[in-house]
Amino acid sequence: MDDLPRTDLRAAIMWHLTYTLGKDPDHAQLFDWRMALSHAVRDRIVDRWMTATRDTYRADAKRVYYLSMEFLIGRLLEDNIVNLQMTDQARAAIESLGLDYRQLLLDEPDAALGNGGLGRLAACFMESLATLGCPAYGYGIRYEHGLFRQSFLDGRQQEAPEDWLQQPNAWEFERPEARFTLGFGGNILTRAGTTRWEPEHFVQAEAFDTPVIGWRGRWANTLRLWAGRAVNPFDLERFNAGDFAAAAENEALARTISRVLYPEDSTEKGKYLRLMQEYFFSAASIRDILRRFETAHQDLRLLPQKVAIQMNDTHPAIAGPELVRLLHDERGLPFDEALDIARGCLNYTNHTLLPEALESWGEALFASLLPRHLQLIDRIDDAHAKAHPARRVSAHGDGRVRMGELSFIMSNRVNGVAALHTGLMKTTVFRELNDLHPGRIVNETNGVTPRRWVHSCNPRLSALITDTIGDGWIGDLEKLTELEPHIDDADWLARFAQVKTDNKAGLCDWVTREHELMLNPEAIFDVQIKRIHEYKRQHLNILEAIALWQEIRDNPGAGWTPRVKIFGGKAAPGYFFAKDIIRLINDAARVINADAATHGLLQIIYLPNYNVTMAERLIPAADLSEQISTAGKEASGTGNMKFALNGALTIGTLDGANVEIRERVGKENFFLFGMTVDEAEARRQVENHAAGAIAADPRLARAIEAIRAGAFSPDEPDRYAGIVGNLTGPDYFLVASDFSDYWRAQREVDQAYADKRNWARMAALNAARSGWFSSDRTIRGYMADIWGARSLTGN
Ligand code: H2P
Repeated sequence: MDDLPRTDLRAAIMWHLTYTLGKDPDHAQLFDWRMALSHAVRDRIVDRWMTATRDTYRADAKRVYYLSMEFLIGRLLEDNIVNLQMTDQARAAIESLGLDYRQLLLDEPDAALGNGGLGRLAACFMESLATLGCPAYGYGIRYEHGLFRQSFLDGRQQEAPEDWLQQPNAWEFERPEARFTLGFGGNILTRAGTTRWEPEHFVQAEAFDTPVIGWRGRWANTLRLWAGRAVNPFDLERFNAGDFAAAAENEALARTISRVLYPEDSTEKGKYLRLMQEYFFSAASIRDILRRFETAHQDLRLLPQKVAIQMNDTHPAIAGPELVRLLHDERGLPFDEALDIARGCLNYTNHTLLPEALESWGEALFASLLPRHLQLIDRIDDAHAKAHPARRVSAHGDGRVRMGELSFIMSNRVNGVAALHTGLMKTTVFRELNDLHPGRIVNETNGVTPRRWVHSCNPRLSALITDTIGDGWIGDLEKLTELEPHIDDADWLARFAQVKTDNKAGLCDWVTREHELMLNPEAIFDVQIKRIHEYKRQHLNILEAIALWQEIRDNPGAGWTPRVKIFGGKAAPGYFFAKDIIRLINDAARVINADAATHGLLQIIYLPNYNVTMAERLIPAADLSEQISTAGKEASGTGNMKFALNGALTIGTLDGANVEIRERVGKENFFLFGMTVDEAEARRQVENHAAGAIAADPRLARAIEAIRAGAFSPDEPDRYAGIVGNLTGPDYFLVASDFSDYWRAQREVDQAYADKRNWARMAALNAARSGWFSSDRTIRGYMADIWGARSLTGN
């Protein structure tokens, strides 16, 4: 066997095809070639990865640990090639083998280990941490099945398991030696003044490591995902007794822990398993963090100097009591000291103010799984009450364990994800705790990685930018402001507009191929892609589309600006209202797309199975970005940033990071509509506010009436009784009350789009002024304000 070729990529691919995949080139399939390329690329990451680890040990640097139930990483091959700056080399090698480079990239499964923005943010953060040379680990769960695969049957969402691990995953390294045994249930024993937990059931967590390489390949960190394994996988006695299924029962149960990702807003069912998952990955991570610390240090009081732990939402909140338990029960530190040390390490990011998303557990369920932790939470509450006797805010009370309060009390810093959201945290959910701990809450406005979300997903735009200002923007996105002077140059602006035209043409081809629908490339491509939720108001968007359709039918010759409305997003399987919204969009699309009277002027398409890969396809081709949540409900949004960076204009409310985007791109380059947070709050107090709004706007009334009368569901006219009842009744999310202003803003969009040159100008200004929304900037903020961590590459 020849040595593995180190420099020649083509030879390395051939080597891996032969010796790693065991395939003769004559019989290799696309999968084999993709795996061979992935291994060849991975080799080039590993050296850098190992030196980064050695550098961190040598510098005894502070490490950042990002604990997250979700890492929505998507595909990795292109990301890695791009960050190693090997694109030309890889393409040439693959083409020299007679293969199609893009097709090969597209063969990789999309790792959907997250629901939406929260998980995608975690993935962007991992990439930025590596880019900035900050020693960091991501810790999460290696779900066998990520978020479900969505398809439509008669317009209804169907869910099938996502099976990204059916094929071997080229990027991960299994670490059978890195295992921790975790307990559940059982009893608490107190002997000679010390308390110990004696769990009843045990499960093992086994580590799988994926290296994450930063831009220009200067640093690599680790994403460590835990898989559930049985302590005694196989019961030979039961097997010999002929009970074959029971013999493997332990193994099946343990593996269940890392089997599926729970969709947000899901049903009550599975709560028990969800809490097990949370403890499973948090406890394994905390033990791993302590183990690593203890290889270099004896004095546990140094922990906060060497370790910063970020809890991504409340899902890892049990990490707090677990760390206290390990320090106090297992290492013997006094309780107060253990508590101080834990609090010195932990931080918490809040991603939503929606009450249903703030986790809380019934005391009985909690005690049955984690009895010792419940006791410790009571002691944490007592210590907090003693320090702040004026007001009692506790994590455990009224029969529930509240993870938001627990996370806050256990954290050194608590952060929101956009300025507006952080402000609201202080005045709503965490008002009392903020009064007790002024300064603990800080803001870190979200960001997105420019490598994936501009440079790779939009190669045409990337080339134009680099051609104009050099390639420094990829590692320093605020350099995009250097584009501004060029925007007044008519030739440059025409090139910028051409990028969008070409991207739209590419999307049209893909839609024709995959979905047999011809889109009008001249139309405004109006895109709303995100989880389906009432607060995100996809139903406001479809109502406007229906009203527009009715209006075009009335006045076909009124010089309408053609529009293509594109939707994408999944509804949590137990969230029936959201599923109805999906079906309504599909039903309306069917009727409207078939109408010859409006053909070419209005088209609606709902693309199934929205995921990271689809976002990469859609965002570069979008003209208009729909960010239309009820004010006060969208914590930040990150899609809004991706669209602006790729030269789409936003139609949006004053919510989340929309506020900051508008401030930066300029209010004249943003289509604002809707009530503010205060106005929305006041509006809810108005009796029959929805009925009032409907009575005042005949367009809205007519659109709702069409839905009610079954215009889009003639076979079942009352199919949307639920939606209609909500819109005309409680309408908590104020769809009816914001409709008229939304309609007005949409017509402004029509007018603006008719002036192609000015539209291109506004779009270019959006791109040029959105550089602040890089996740590199966000991570620098976390490093300085929250973690006290530094870069080891001088970034
Ligand atoms: C959530 C919030 C977003 C936020 C994101 C990341 C939970 O994402 O709702 O407003 O930008 O976290 O902080 P999402 O709705 O996309 O699942």
